[in-house]
Amino acid sequence: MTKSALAGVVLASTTALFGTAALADLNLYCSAQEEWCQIMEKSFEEATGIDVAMTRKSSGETFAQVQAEASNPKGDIWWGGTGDPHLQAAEEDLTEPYVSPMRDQLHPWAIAQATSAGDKTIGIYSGALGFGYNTDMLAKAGLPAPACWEDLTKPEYKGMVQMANPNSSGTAYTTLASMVQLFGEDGGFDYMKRLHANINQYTKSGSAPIKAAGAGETLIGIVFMHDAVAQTVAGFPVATVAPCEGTGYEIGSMSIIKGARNMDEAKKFYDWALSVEAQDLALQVNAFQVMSNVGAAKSDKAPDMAAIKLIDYDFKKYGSSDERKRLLSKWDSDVSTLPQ
Ligand code: S7P
Repeated sequence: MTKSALAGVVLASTTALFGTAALADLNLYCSAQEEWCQIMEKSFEEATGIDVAMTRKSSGETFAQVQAEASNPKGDIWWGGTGDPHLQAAEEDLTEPYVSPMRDQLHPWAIAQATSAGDKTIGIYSGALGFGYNTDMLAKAGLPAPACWEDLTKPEYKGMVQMANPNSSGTAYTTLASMVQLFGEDGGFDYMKRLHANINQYTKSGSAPIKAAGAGETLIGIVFMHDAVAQTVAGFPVATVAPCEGTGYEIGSMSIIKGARNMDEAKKFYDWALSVEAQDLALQVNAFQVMSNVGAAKSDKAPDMAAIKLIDYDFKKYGSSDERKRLLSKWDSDVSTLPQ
């Protein structure tokens, strides 16, 4: 057997034993939109020569994976996704504290996320929750434009509203936690039950409902407002709504996984991801969140956070392990099982 054939056999058996991801220099778990994950992977490889294996999953799904792999971590760094499950991971000691030299370039809200989690996570972007609707479908059906959360429960929108499942999706968990904070525990669950009567599908991914609205498969999608704007910018007939009662928001986060096999590379990615260079990639893929580096580019298409009625979202409470588990299990038992 030639030397190169032998190397091939060794590589093949190593891959069979450990999987391809184990051969990369950095295993990136990504919970933002697919295109953004891909450009982050490719641009970091180009900037550093570090080979990256990227896996994209929704925020709740990635949290469950990091939790399941805790005794034998396969991922090195978790970038993107709503902050609540990153905070839960920090509390459950699934992630590693790290203070980046880039920290003084960040907005206070991004640093506050780190401080509240003993430096086990940090804010990378922020965005407000809302909904969007298909303007062509609305006109064809002769329906009024929804402007408030309450509107989405009206009988005229029966079977026309889509949102994600809060167990898998950070967007949908933010919706659930926001309703509880806006309307109180009883009022929030009463709202989720009345909304359930109008839901046509609970998707796995948080942005899927607005992609479906853009494609004319649902009238309304409950999503982060920046995800609705992205559909409009892509040419779909989608209008974005900041709900009249006020709304919650996210601090999209990043965490290094405890026991990461490639700790040095994970820290390099972490520092790079906080740079203006990395954060400006967002606009190349129509990601219209507010980025955490104060010098990052802003688009005039991005929702203006200052003009939106934001609640004082309690990240500490709703990102805590007990509260997140409690709300999800209550939604499972009291809301998702109701007939429609
Ligand atoms: O990148 C867009 C975005 O909406 O996706 C993240 C989201 O949590 C991932 O989808 P899931 O809702 O399915 O978890 C957000 O953090 C981000 O703003």
